[in-house]
Amino acid sequence: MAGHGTPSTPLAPAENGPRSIGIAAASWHAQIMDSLMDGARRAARDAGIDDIVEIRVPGSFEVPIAAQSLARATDVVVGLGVVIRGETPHFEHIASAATSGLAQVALEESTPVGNGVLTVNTQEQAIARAGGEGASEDAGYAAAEAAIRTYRAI
Ligand code: DLZ
Repeated sequence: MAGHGTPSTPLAPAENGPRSIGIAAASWHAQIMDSLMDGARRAARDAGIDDIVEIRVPGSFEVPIAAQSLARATDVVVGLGVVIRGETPHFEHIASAATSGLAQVALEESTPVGNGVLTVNTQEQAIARAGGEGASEDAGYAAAEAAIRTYRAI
């Protein structure tokens, strides 16, 4: 399954593609995170990237600092996390810190950074977007694919 809303041409190795990818991943909602990480690794493999560096941090709030560290060592980066509104008292703060932090890292480090931090209302919505069995979207794949395609484009 390709990522939701991604270009129709399947991801494949390319001469001008990145050689390495960093995956910055939160630890909350472990099972859903496993699906997101599987998707990001699958996108890397489809693009012919063997060099995959992973950093695991406690929560989505910490994903941008891990992404920054990876951006200094790898060609592209993807940030992964799951923030569920109903279960997270400071949902808006964590979600916006993760999203704007990843955008900031991309611009400051001149490195494509895919945003695979899911910000959803319920656990069911997160599962549906995380790319596992029966999911309608493959957000980890899509975020990694976006970073890879951006690297090729710029
Ligand atoms: C504290 C917290 C809460 C309540 N919920 C989530 C969540 O749903 N997803 C997530 O990735 N992280 C959560 N966190 C942890 C914060 O991201 C962060 O790790 C802590 O606030 C410590 O800085």
